[in-house]
Amino acid sequence: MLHGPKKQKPWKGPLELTSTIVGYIGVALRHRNVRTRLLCGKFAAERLLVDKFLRGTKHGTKHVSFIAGFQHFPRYFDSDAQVRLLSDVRSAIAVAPLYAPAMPRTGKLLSVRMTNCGDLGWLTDKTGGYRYQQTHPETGRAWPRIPDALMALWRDLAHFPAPPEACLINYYTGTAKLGSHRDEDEAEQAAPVVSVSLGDSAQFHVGGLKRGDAKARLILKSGDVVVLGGAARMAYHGIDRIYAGSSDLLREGGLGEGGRINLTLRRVTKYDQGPARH
Ligand SMILES: O=C(O)CCC(=O)C(=O)O
Repeated sequence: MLHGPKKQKPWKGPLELTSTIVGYIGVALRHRNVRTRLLCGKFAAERLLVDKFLRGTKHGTKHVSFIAGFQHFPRYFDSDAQVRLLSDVRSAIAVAPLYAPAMPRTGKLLSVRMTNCGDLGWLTDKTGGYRYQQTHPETGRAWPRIPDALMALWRDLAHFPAPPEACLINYYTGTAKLGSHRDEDEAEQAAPVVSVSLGDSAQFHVGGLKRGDAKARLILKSGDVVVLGGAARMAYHGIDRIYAGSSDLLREGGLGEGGRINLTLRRVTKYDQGPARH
């Protein structure tokens, strides 16, 4: 995984400022007479055009379509299934506690806390960098096994003949986010990445194969699943923000801070699918 430092700050330039002022004047005058209303309508239409233009440039949030191979399954897990899955995740965290991962070289801490389940776990720290390993970096113990519900999810959506080997557990609270990155530490890239959201909603973005490509954004809610397969397998993606307090699932499920959990299933080692058949 390559976590880039890039941050996107909303840009308020003169064009947007002017259109906002015009919009407010329009509202103030709206009820005066028909001519004014028509004029306001014109301003409103212009405002929409300006917004569209800005979205396509400075904000980088143009209404682009999602890259092929990206799939979103809203509420794949219903409320009961979410509660059961969260209980599995809590059991995993009890064995493999959340820890604060750090960027390679700089040692700067990521704002998310992490742990894993599966044969392999993804981690990053100052000296070792991004990698998979079989043991927890602090306890030295093997990771707990991937919960059955997630193995079933993989069988349902991954369409890949071998099971996932890693399930990264990301825990976001408050202002935590995940910079735009690609999942590229896996030898097996024919398998998709399948990920589940639990708890607070989050704004997710997915772009293209280059960091600067236009990004499409959507809100991920508790129980949602996304799949990055095909071309999207190597697409840049990340979490812009969490809507803190938008769900009580984690708080009620025993994680007092609330927040959001993301579970990412990946196949890491190359799976030999045998000679191609013609
Ligand atoms: O939290 C998410 O939904 C995305 C997680 C992610 O992109 C990752 O762990 O690589």
